[in-house]
Amino acid sequence: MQKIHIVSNRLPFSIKEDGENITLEASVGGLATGMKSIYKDYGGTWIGWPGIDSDTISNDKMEAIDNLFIEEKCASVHLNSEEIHLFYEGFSNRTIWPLFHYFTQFADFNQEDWETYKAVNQKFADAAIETMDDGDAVWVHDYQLLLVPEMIKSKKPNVTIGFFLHIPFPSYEVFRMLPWRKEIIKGMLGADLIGFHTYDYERHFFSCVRRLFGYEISFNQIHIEERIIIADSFPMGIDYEKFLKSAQEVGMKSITEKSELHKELDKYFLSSPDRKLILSIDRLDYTKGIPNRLKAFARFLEKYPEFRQKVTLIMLAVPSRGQVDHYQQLKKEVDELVGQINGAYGSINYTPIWYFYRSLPFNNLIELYSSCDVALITPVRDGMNLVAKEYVASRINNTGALILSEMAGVAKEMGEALLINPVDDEEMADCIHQALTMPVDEQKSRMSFMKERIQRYDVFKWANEFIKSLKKAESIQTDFLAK
Ligand code: ADQ
Repeated sequence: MQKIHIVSNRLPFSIKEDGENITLEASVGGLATGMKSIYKDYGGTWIGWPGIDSDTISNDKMEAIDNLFIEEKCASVHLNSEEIHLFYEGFSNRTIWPLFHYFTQFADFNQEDWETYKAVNQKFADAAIETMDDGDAVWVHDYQLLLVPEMIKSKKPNVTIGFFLHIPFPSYEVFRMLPWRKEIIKGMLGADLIGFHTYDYERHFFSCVRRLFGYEISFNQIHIEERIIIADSFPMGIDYEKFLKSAQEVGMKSITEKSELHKELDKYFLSSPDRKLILSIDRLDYTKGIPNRLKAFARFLEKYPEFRQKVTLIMLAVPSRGQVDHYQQLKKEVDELVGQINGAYGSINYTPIWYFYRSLPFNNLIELYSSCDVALITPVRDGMNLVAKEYVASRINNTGALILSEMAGVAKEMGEALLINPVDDEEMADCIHQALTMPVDEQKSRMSFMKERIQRYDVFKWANEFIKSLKKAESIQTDFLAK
């Protein structure tokens, strides 16, 4: 294997404009962190969309931006507003996203979206093909690019292709609803290695391959004429050390060094010694179970009145996919629920829910992770959920309790969390009570097991394990052809 390239929908930088001056700002997200070491160490290129609509920008400016990306070893795939609308907001986020998260009633099946999805996947594949030499490898990411592996393989059979899906892979009964189900599986099967967060997703994928194509599968290998394809699970981790160190630094700050948010959190605890904070963080997405979580919190306040005035839920929701109607409706529902609960249980000196509809700087996230007694993470479906891991990594003294939905991929690694069914308000309300009254010894014992696990399998280990398996897939294929 010579160079390793990355293909993902977004490039790992955002563009900052200050008058005429344009600069790139590195993303701090999990994928960017894990992949940076891979594509730079292996001398590859990262191929993706720079995040701007090519219709709204002059050719000169676009060229200047492309050049900045080239300096960072990135190649831009340009998308115009129609492509963004039909490929990204359309097929990716109105079809695949809801269907793969079992929101079948939200899934649109639109021929024009599909045609554009194919055309845009071809653009990404062509950009990769142009960059790659025989003997190179490429790692393609996520549900926006399901057809890219096959598109590359058909033109460049002598490159090794890895594909990783960051969201769930649904059961056959759901997947079969997709009119283009065979094309999607065929697209993925262009890869030599296909990775999922959990074994369950892998199992669903095998079942779809078997039932739609009848291919022979032994252990985790799919046999197709002259090729062997491997599928496996690789639960994605976080940059554990970064979270731990940042939490330690936050803990050592003097009053004057503290952020405004941190000072407010301190004030809250000082106002009464038995006050507690519960934290909820996600993108505002219907898969994250936010309305159910709010209803369960209301039920908790109703059922355990002794906690009124003493417990506050801090709810951060990052704006997301605002162009898609289901997201606009969700925003309205959440706004109303927060208003109702604060109206019903609040008083002059008590607000049950502090709601922030925005993204927060990394330091503020760490302050919240380290200050909150309980993390309430209750998605209805979630491929993995990195917030749960970030909370655990930031608990420097191992106190705190994690309430976690059994529907999140991360639950498979977090047996010591309080696992709940995210639509069961009553169970969630009781679990909030259990978490808030959990003895410190029990908190520490649960937390230390989870911590150890996420420290061992961090994002770097995850990326390296995938590359190790990709190399193995390459040699299995070579041996197979030599037979
Ligand atoms: P997401 O659905 O975006 O990712 P998640 O894994 O929880 O979900 O990652 C969210 C990230 O955003 C976290 O790193 C978190 O710190 C950050 N974040 C959340 N709220 C924030 C705020 N208000 N301000 C700043 N940052 C905030 C998809 C899948 C997941 C899968 C990941 C990785 O849906 O299931 O875990 O990819 O594969």
